[in-house]
Amino acid sequence: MEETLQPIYDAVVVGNMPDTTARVQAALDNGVGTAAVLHEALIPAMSEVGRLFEQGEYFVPEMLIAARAMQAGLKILKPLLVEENIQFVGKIAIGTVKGDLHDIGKNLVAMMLEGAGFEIIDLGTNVAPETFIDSIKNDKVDMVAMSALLTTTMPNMAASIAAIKEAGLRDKVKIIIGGAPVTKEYAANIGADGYAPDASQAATLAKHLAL
Ligand code: B1M
Repeated sequence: MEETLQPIYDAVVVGNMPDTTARVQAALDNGVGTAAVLHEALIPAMSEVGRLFEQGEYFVPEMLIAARAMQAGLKILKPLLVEENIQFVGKIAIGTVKGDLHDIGKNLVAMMLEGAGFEIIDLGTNVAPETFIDSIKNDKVDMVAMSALLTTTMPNMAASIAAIKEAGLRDKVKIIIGGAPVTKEYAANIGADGYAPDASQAATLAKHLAL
């Protein structure tokens, strides 16, 4: 790895936000390209964080601080990426479904998806089926990611998918779902394209579906 990129990678993996910001700026000042910082340091670092989480070496707090460090780096890169028209892996609308106000897991999933190179449209919490539909139409997203933490709001995932189908938009997007009470079987039953049990696996799943 390029010598100015390794410290960025290391800073994200340990969740050091000020260091990540400083190192990203230093790399850019040294003439390292925006795409290299993104694809050779920030994204691989978040993949490593995901691996550590899956192996039980990292827990949610470590993943959150790493994701925040990555986001700080991404904040510096974003205007440059737009200027240089560097392609994101895809665009994902994410939201916690109608009736549900839990957003910590959803935010973590959004950060990991962003870390995996996706552009994220965060629709927030209590997202009505029509809001997902509007985002598919207006934001031209490739994927919809739904979160639910309550057994009572899980049926709103099914309702949202049914509404997307009814609007004739089902073949325009992949749909992934997750959240503590959600299962793989439930995802299959309601016609989602995939389910992930945690934020890290959500990023792996989205990358797989985007290919
Ligand atoms: Co609520 N709450 N809560 N709550 N709350 C739970 C979920 C509950 C299990 C607590 C309990 O009773 N033991 C219970 C649900 C029971 C059930 O339905 N079976 C519950 C309840 C009942 C309620 C209220 C109804 C309480 C009341 O008012 N009587 C109420 C409902 C409000 C509403 O939404 N309409 C309520 C309110 C709240 C607070 C507002 C106080 C707060 C939310 C704050 C916020 O989110 N900003 C809250 C909290 C914090 C919790 C607990 C304690 C923690 C949830 C959390 O953030 N976990 C929770 C108990 C628990 O889970 N132990 C509980 C950490 C987070 C990182 O994990 O969200 O699971 P999680 O996300 C994971 C995975 O699930 C997955 O990845 C994430 C990271 O790895 N994942 C996805 C999530 N979304 C995904 C999407 C994907 C893929 C993976 O693909 C798209």
